[in-house]
Amino acid sequence: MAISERALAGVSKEELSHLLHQMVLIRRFEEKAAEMYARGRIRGFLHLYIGQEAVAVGAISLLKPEDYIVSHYREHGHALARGVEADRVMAELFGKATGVSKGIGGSMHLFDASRRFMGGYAIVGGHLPLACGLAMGCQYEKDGSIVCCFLGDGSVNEGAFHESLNLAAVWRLPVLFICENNFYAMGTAMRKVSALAEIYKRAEAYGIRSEQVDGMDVMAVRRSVDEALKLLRRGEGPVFIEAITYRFRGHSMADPEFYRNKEEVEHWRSLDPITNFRAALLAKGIITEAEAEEIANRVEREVRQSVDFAEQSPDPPLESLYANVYAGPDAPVDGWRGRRGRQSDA
Ligand SMILES: Cc1ncc(C[n+]2csc(CCOP(=O)(O)OP(=O)(O)O)c2C)c(N)n1
Repeated sequence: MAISERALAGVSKEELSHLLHQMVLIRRFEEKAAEMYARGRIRGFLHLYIGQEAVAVGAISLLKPEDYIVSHYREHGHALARGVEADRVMAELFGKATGVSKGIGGSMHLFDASRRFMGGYAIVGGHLPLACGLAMGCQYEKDGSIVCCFLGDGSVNEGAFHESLNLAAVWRLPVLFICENNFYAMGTAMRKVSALAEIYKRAEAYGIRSEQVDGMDVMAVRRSVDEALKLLRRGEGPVFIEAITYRFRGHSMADPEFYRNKEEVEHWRSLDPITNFRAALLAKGIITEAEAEEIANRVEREVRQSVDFAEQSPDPPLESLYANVYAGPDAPVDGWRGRRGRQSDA
């Protein structure tokens, strides 16, 4: 879909270049991660975000440093868009001690409290109540911060989804729910398991302001998130955005993809959020071919360096095997000092 002149108006060249850079970074990072998985350097699970870059970048580019992000298990893109260093994300995928979760979380559990990136969570829908809890904290502190919670379409038939939306609405919690509707939960098509496939309408049923947006268009996502943030920061309660998007790859690296055909995938590939955004910036003379090339080269270096960093990093020490299994009252989280500058257990 073409990105309109109007959508680009009023946004600086630096910002637009930054959006392109972030999307290209996520894409190349993920392609490299797939390669490293195939070479046996990354083990366990790996769920790629390729195709959905416009959602993470569009939304997160508008958040303030004091806002929180809670994500699901397909969260590499969200972490990178938040500015978590590619080195530390790649090291985490490699299971190295220098990883963002010290190599003991892995792909689905990226966590960086210093950036208020409060985790990827593997339990589908399980992170929604956590987002509500964080939002209660924001509301209590009255510091204007909000929580941005990403979820997949697979979570909307979970009980936690309904409990969370209901509570968020009743307590007018400052949560921005962004549902990335890519039509499939593993191999299950949304339309086959949902009586009401238009997800945003479910949020509406809880009295939450909601809308559907083209998740393949970074500027459309930004416009919608911008409006949502104004409401949230005024304390007008939760907002729900359903971003229509598509994952170009399988659910995980182990997915034979029997549930969808080539034509469908090809159709969505023609809507590639990066190709189209790059083309729009070039066509409107906002960036030159040389500048686009420079972004691609810079990303290439960043991603190559992240692999070198991960390769050269040590494994977590054997003694750390049982660390963090049980958290006592005096188990502070590194980098997290609570909202009033004290340890979180105080
Ligand atoms: C409570 C729960 N049930 C089942 C699973 C197994 N599972 C892992 S991913 C997934 C699909 C989730 O799909 P969706 O939320 O749409 O995210 P997407 O893969 O589309 O990004 C399922 C069912 C799980 N992790 N947690």
